[in-house]
Amino acid sequence: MMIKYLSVIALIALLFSFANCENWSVNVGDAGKKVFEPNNFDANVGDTVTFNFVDGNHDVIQADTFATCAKSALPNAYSTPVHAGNAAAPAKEVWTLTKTGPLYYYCDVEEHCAKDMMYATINVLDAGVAPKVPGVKAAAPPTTTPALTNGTAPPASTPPMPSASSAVRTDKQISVAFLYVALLSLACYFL
Ligand SMILES: [Cu+2]
Repeated sequence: MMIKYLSVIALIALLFSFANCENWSVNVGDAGKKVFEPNNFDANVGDTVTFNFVDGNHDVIQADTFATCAKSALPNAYSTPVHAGNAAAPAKEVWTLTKTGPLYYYCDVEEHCAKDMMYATINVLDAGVAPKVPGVKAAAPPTTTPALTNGTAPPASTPPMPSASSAVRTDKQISVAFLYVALLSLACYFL
């Protein structure tokens, strides 16, 4: 019983640390212009940024400082492949903002960074701090549904004669799923 409560607490902690409450949209390229639009906005930790490759051949590479055309030294520095722009059906890349502070990025295709000043900033604020310079809001990117197994693997196949105990377990899993959705809404409301 104790382990079950601990699982729920762990789930809540996970939710509050990873609840994606906002997804911001940045267009990469614009009708022949080598730009990120918008190129400077505030977001909150836990938010996501979706890059839409709408025009030209570009990529997104994290830098350590503003207007620097060199990849960040961080081991987990963000980078995308080069995408060919397509306004009707743009390739999309998602950056999850896991740390507070300014993030810098640029395009390293040809000399877009050095010659065309194709670089930009995202100011990542603490959760709950209202952005002063909001970006462009977009629909949330597709997320994977976490497995609700309480740490144990689900049975490989459904038993032919479900017993009363398995029915109870299913009810509990459904309750946990409802709890999860409710908490996600709450976390997004308050953060
Ligand atoms: Cu570029």
